[in-house]
Amino acid sequence: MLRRRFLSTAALSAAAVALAACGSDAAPADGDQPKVLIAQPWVRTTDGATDTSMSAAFMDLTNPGDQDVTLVSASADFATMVELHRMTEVEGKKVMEKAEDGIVIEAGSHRHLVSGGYHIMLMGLTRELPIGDEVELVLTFDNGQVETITAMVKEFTEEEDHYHTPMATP
Ligand SMILES: [Cu+2]
Repeated sequence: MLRRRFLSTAALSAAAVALAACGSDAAPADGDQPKVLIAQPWVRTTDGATDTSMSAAFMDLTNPGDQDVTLVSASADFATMVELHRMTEVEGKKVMEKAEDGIVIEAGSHRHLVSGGYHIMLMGLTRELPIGDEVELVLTFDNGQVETITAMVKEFTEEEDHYHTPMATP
């Protein structure tokens, strides 16, 4: 017990250094590799949106392990289609496209899903998402980790056009 504890403490110290920039807490190791940590998940409200059939989810993903992990898919019971997206530039304008290879969280690093970057696209919404509501999302990673998380529905003001119409040029 003592020996195992000593080893985990050393592993966590290394992870803590890598994670210091984000201020996240490292989770205890579970098996060979620690799980991906999911922080501050939120979903854009449909309140006031011109297209209430779409939304997007944002969060911080931290990988305390020493192997890269990829977010391969996501699902939600209030959206008929959920895709992983990234932003790219087409003719000088930022548009979003499907992240075909998923979203990689590099070993000992973190990935922010943010406006203007990688995000989880929620399409074919089956209900409205009022501000202050809480919704569940299921995230599947290539390390076998499947996480059901609760995300707060919040107001979204930046770059709204990108999240209304895929590949649209505002
Ligand atoms: Cu998108």
